Amino acid sequence: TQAPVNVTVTGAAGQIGYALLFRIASGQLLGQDKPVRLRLLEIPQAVKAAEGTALELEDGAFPLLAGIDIFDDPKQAFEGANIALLVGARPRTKGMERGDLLEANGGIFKPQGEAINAGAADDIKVLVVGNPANTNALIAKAHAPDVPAERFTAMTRLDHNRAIAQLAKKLGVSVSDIKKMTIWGNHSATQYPDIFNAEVKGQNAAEAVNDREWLENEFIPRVAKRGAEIIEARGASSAASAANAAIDHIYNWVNGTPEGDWVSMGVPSDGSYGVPEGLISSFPVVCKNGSYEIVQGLEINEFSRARIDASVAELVEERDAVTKLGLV
Ligand code: NAX
Repeated sequence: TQAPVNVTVTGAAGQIGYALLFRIASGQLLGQDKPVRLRLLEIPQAVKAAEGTALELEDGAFPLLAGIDIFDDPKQAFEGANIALLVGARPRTKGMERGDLLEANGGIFKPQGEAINAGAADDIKVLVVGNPANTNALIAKAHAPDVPAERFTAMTRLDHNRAIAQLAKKLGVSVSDIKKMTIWGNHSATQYPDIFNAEVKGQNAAEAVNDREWLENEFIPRVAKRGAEIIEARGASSAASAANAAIDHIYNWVNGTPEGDWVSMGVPSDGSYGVPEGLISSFPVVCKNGSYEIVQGLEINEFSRARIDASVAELVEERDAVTKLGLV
């Protein structure tokens, strides 16, 4: 049998953590042949709640769960980590300016980047879920100079999945009929879900829809603001769907994307599609043998170009703000 894979999860006592940990333990993160050891990181006040979740995980009697350790110190939590899911973050509270938010999160993601640099396994793969996810990933990456930059990714898979679901609903097809969806840019309201390069049963999705009014005034804003719609309906932010997307992101990164399809991931730009190098921006990617590549050569029409540029401009602003704060 294989040695367990060490999976570090931060914010383990939060609502995404609660939905995520059981799916990791059941083998859905990496595959049914891979035992996992959970390393949970929480702030001291939430360690007890994480311990409670650990008791429930024990009660799941998951054959693939090799152990659970709980920490309030990032250095210990990331020791030997093969996969790191950075879920815990400082939410924006009333009256908080964006600069305050970025600074508070710098206080979390800088030490976590340092801890990953110091102690994670050589094959470490990092997914940042905690918002502002792209810029938090940028901060963590900046403090892990010994880790290859491409191992730091941010989650836009929930947006990707939301876009597929909305498009399938519009066309009255199954979600599995839709391929090659792309989210470009920032995981924020400026993100751009692109159906011009997507396919429905092999046909171009934008042509299949053929409804510019729906695209501009329903689809794009609905996907971009779906988080707010969930909060409005549920009285709490997306949790199980976010956990599901985190599972999808890592599963594909580790096990590959299906032939003839791709997924969206926030990854350090190599300059593709005019996105400044080093920014963590969402791109279409194909995963194979445990690594990913940005899909090249897609046609970007004028409509798409303007929207990608707007979201990337926001990422540049966030980067400049954290640079000024000395966080990157
Ligand atoms: P919760 O507030 O339920 O849980 C967050 C947990 O993180 C808490 O238990 C808190 O104690 C812990 N935490 C805070 N600082 C920490 C630190 N320094 N080290 C370790 N743990 C720490 O939030 P939840 O609903 O679980 O959401 C978590 C994050 O995901 C938020 O930042 C949220 O905005 C973000 N999201 C990102 C999404 C994406 O698509 N990228 C979608 C869902 C979600 O909104």
